[in-house]
Amino acid sequence: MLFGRSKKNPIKIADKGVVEWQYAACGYCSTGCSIEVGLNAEGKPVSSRGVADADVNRGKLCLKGIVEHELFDSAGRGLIPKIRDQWHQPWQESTWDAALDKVHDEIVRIQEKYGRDSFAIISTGQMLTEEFYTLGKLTRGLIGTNNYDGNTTLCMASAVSGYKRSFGSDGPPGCYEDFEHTDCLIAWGSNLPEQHPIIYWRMKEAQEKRKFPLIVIDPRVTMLAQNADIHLPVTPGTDVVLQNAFMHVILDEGLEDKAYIEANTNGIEALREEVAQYDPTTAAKICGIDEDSIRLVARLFANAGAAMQFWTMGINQSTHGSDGVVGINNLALLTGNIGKPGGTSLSITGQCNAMGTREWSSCSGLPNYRALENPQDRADIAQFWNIDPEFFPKKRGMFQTDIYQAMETGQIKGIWLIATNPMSSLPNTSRIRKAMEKLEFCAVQDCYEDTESAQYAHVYLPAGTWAEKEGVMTNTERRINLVKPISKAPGEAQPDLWIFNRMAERFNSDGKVTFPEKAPDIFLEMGGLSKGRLADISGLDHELIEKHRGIQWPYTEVQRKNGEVPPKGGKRLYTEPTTFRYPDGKAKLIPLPFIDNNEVPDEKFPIWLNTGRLVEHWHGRTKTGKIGENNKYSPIPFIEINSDLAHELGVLEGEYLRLVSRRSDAIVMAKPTQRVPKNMVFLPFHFHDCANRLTLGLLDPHSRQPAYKQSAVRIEVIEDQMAAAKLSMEMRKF
Ligand SMILES: Nc1nc2c(c(=O)[nH]1)N[C@H]1C(S)=C(S)[C@@H](COP(=O)(O)OP(=O)(O)OC[C@H]3O[C@@H](n4cnc5c(=O)[nH]c(N)nc54)[C@H](O)[C@@H]3O)O[C@H]1N2
Ligand SMILES: Nc1nc2c(c(=O)[nH]1)N[C@H]1C(S)=C(S)[C@@H](COP(=O)(O)OP(=O)(O)OC[C@H]3O[C@@H](n4cnc5c(=O)[nH]c(N)nc54)[C@H](O)[C@@H]3O)O[C@H]1N2
Ligand code: SF4
Ligand SMILES: [Mo]
Repeated sequence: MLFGRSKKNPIKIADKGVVEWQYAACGYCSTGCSIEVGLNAEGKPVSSRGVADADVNRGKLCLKGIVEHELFDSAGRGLIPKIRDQWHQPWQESTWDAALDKVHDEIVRIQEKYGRDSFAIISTGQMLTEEFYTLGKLTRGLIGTNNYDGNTTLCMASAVSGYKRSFGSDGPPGCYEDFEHTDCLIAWGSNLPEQHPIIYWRMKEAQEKRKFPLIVIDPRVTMLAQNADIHLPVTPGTDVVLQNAFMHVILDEGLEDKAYIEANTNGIEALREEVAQYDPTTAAKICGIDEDSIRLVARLFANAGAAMQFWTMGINQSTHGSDGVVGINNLALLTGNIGKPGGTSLSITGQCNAMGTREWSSCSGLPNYRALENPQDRADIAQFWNIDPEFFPKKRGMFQTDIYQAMETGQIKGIWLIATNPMSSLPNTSRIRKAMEKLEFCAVQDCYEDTESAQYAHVYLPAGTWAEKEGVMTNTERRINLVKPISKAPGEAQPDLWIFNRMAERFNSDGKVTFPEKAPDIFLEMGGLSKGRLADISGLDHELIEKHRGIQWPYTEVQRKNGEVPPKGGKRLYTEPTTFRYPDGKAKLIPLPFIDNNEVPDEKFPIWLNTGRLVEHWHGRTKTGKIGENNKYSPIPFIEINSDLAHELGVLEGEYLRLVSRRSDAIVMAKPTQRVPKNMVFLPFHFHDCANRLTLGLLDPHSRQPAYKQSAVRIEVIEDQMAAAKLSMEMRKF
């Protein structure tokens, strides 16, 4: 007997005529998958596949990576530099020389008129590391503005700040292999299956083999929560209270690792005093998790042989983001779960090269985790770059979020935006719009010319993207992987590195600072600067990285000389006692008092607005909005709304409704589901002029990261559905 399709119409994979496969690391998320792009006989990229012998993805790709080759000739790519005198005038096509001269002249004019720091530069987590390093050298070494930051302030700033406070340095200490050794896993505010699908697959595979308990802490029933053994739907913004309650139970019941604490940490007494106030009964009333569950999870975690935690934006994007990270680190330190297989505190990063920018962009300091505040670091880099050390500021400048406030007050007069689209990604869009309108000059350097931010530009610089360029990226587990040019940037667009080097020529007229032209040479220069530091990459070069499909840092010159074979690299940090980066080698246990300063639902705005992501889309959809295989799943702004609430409002699936916050309003389509509680809606932030019209985005005091996930809204039912549909269509223009 025949079943299924074995006889009739067997599934055939279309032969795309691939004659050659070329290597690259994926340019979307920070998982760091290795891809091969297939070229046909005409040299056109026609297919993508996962690389089987790459340790990260082992042949797999998610639904963005598998169609990534379609980016090369997607709609809206910038083909030619453009110029205009006022942002609201029509664009004039230009030449590279004229466009770059204009950016240079405007930077100089503004700096001369208003001071060096009145011109801001905003970078990204989506370029290649050699590009970050070159932009850092140009900005810190020649242009000299201190108001230079990245979109990572919207993303990883809380993790960076929390790691620094706990361990004395940034740098995630764990790796994906830890899933294979852990006995208990807590996931804080992360939707891993959708946002890092291949890390999820690694986790799931390990879990199926060894059956360790998975605890998910997220107010929403995400795909990860559906797969959890225990799901704790925490009240938004109160994770720190839950952490304090876990620590209360651990210390109260003597479950802590006393020997580890004694040898490796400072601050246990102050922490003990603070968490004494957070008994589970009291804490339950604030964080919404019942006291029995608090005790159960605290005991499970503390009694596990090796216990691991990871987190993403549910923790970082909060007014307690940095504290939430410190809380996770406190829990790990109290139980001796740092630097051992399966015992770690792992920040899952966001953008493909969010780590590379932290390590090398000089945004918050100087290369390779060096600080502007440290005179020796300033002197070392000044000597290496051949500049006067006095040219460097003595402390870091504004964060991206503060730069926008300084645009409002007139302190910042000009801006150069590189591979980031703040008009779509910053909170409270109408405030951002006003700030952009006030600028005397704005340059946008993006691979697409149809971005929301380009509306406000005076110069548009068309850039190459992803595998139109050459260089490295660092993933969540500190693995450096290589991107190689597979396709040429379209039209006259040029790789970002080329653009920085041409701009550097204009600021470096006496030629005293050197700017190597080629990414492999820049990488070797960086290797020289990394010797003896935490992120030591002096044993690496592009060739070795490609050969091993990515290698974790640190990998030193000495390791290479000794014949230590990669991809061993550095799987974990802080594996030896007292190797934390504070002078005495000890980590800090830090008390975390909780003050609830969030916008919370009230009578006028009774619903939590939770914003985040979908598997098929990438941020402002400049890329995935143009690729049918990604866009088709959700081309329209929608909310997840609790089915009972939708029923009470008389709203059916697919109907439009209006969300109103204290800032503005937005039209969205209803998708009733039990994924969200009755007092919350979830709105993906991918759609043009939508989620961030509504968000407040209060800033974390340490990291200046916005609380994107805690705002209050009300829902208005719309009678005229046709008019709403038209408005929604208008919004889809982007
Ligand atoms: N497909 C796709 N993948 C991506 C991206 C993308 O745009 N698309 N972007 C990349 C980037 S840059 C990033 S930063 C990551 C983000 O990856 P994630 O952080 O996993 O994604 P988000 O959807 O932003 O938020 C995760 C979860 O936080 C929860 N949350 C909200 N409030 C709270 C809270 O108060 N406490 C807790 N514990 N949880 C809360 C939300 O309900 C949500 O499920 O994804 C990366 N991967
Ligand atoms: N409401 C809400 N808002 C959020 C978030 C949220 O969860 N909720 N998450 C925040 C987070 S975590 C992040 S990371 C930010 C992301 O915020 P953005 O950085 O503004 O988001 P993207 O849309 O990825 O913008 C990147 C831009 O760079 C361009 N680009 C891509 N590759 C290249 C390249 O190689 N060279 C050049 N020159 N350009 C390139 C793209 O076309 C795009 O316009 O959004 C933040 N905003
Ligand atoms: S999981 Fe991330 S790195 Fe891997 S293919 Fe998907 S988007 Fe790319
Ligand atoms: Mo991010």
